[in-house]
Amino acid sequence: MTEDMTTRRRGGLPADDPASSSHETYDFARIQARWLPVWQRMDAFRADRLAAASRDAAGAEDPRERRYVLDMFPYPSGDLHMGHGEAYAFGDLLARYWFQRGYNVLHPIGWDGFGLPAENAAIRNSTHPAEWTYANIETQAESFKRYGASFDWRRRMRTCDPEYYRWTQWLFLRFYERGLAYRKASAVNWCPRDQTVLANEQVTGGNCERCGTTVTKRELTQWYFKITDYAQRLLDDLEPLEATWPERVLAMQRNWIGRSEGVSVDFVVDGREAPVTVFTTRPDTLFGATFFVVAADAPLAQEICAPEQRAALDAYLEQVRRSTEVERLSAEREKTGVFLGVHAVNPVNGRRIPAYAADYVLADYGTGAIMAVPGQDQRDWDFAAAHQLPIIRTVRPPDDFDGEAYGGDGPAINSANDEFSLDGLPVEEAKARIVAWLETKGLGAGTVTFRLRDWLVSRQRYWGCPIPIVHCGSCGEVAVPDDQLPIELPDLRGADLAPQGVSPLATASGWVDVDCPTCGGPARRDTDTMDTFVDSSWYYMRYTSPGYTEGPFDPEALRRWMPVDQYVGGVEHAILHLLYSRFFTKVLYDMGAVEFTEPFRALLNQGQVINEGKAMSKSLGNGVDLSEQLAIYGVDAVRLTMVFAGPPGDDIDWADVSPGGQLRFLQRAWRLAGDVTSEPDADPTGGDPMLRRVTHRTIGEVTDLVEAFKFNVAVARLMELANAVRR
Ligand code: ANZ
Ligand code: ZN
Repeated sequence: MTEDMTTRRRGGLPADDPASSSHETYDFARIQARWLPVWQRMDAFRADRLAAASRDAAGAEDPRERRYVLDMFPYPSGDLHMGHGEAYAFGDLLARYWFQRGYNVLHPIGWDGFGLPAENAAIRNSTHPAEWTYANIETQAESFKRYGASFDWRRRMRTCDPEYYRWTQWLFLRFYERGLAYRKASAVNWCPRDQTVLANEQVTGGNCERCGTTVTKRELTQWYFKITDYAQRLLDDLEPLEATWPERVLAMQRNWIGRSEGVSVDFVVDGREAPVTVFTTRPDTLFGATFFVVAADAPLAQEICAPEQRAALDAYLEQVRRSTEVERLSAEREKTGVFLGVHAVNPVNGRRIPAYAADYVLADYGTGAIMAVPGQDQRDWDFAAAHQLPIIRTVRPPDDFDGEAYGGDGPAINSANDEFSLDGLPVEEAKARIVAWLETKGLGAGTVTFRLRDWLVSRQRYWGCPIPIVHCGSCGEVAVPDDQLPIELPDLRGADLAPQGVSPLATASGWVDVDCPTCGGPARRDTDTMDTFVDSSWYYMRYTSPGYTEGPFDPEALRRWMPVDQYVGGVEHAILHLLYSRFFTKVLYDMGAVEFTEPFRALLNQGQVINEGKAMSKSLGNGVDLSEQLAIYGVDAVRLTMVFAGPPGDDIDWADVSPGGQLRFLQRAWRLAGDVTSEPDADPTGGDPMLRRVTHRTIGEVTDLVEAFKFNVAVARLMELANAVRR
């Protein structure tokens, strides 16, 4: 057991008792009580402070160079915890670093106010989601102040305020006008517990990202944002971020976007006039395509199915609908499927190959149909083995190869027709030759496919931003005119918000029934609310002018502050929030509303705070309470502990760190400062030259270390300086 835990047990203070009240003693309680109110009174961390302080008429500019340091804003669930303590310690360190260097720093704070936990808490406690949310926001704000966070409090913002979500709705309408917000029916991810749909990004390992319940599929008409239109740009624009974003985040985004270069090849199918196109990354294997597979849940399967096989297909489909995407893609799982009663014609050799419906082919990737090449693709091999289908190798495996499908390089075999031959060519050359042939014949063409799907943004829940669309019997979908925004949420106090598969808004008849903005006839509001990730896709722009009433942001303020110079937040947002924010920025750029194409110049991910090797949790009983730590060791020692524990990206195990040790360091440093600090008018070139040299070296090194995010090493240098001073 560490010494600190002993002291924590006793609830007392470690050695060097700071409570003894000599003037040189570091008494954190007294220091905090004295200075925190002063900072607040001074508005010490206000952006554009010099302009505000100047006596000139309005319009005076703060002349200093600007830095925008942004922390991912919190979700208001309860009070701040150790994880917040860490994340905001890093953001605060960076903001203060730039403040101290004389920059005009924007370091704002706000709250991601909408979302399911508020609604679930409201259902549990029979309160209103707004009450829960705003009370938690107040609690967190007070804790941030006690934590000494260097925020510009005048800019504080909440996405659940109508003044904010008015502009979320306004942005939705701009997307809608551009065809980037649209409704379609499709099989969507459905969380049976939360009774709402989920975006692909919110399904992790087949489970609901929020509650862990296994996600199922439902056929529903939902709103989407057309993020796929931006797939290539979202990919290309990652490259310039290489030096300033964590490698891991870039890799996760690239992987999620999933660009795949291949070829589309047309197959004639019995009874269908237009050929069916498949997407393949291995056109060189075409001579080995011995069967054809359509995703069982793609409309195409129904379309080409022979009448006598229809019943078999329906029964199979029923079984498929009950399985999750992860199960479907699992390599170990037995490859199931049904014969569709028709054949496709392999375009290179005219051979008739049977067509199947199977679930290992996904309806919404590529074209939802594949040519199956069991000799080279293991999934196809497994299916062929299970259904007694022929296997023809078209690449010769090495002599010592004893596997099944062979996916490696080698000379082509069994790959010739009357017009050309690939035999003997290595894979890349064979690909080039066959693509050229397919193209001259008009049978295929090079093509690019992305794994990224459109972003499903509608939710069947109450506590979110209403979708500003009205459904009219005569006019259809009608956009609510800008001057009628915001569409405020109805209060619904006392109403049953329990999830039941339709939005609780549907029951608010006084709110739902409206006159059509176009024809004046009876119409109904759209009763879905937006995914909260829509709210957080643009909040960082709103911070530049939070009170602005003419638009989502003042273009002039935006020009001055954006892009964000330094973003700090958890790696759990590597895909969702960061990808969506990048997408929003690009759409706004195309609208001419912003002049930049990427929102965040640099990104720092912090790790997690854990205890005894495990995530802190109530059930494990290993939670550490932030406010308790602050009471025992003081804000500075706790923050120093976070910063000194290791590289910011690593997890901090609270069992391994020593806030008591940091407190003692601060006590020593405080005493030393009292001993050695010179009078203000002392000759700066005087004193001990050795010490002066050490001081300057430390300043130089700490500067570089902070900018390289090596905060722990920077602290070590300061400790060395303290030792040198003492000597
Ligand atoms: C024949 C082939 C032979 C393939 C071979 C691969 C290896 P990526 O790289 O992920 O883009 N495919 C195409 N659409 C599919 C779908 N909707 N569901 C499941 N699989 C699908 O993978 C592209 C390859 O995945 C394509 O190339 C296709 O199989 C399969 F030796 O075609 B290939
Ligand atoms: Zn109408």
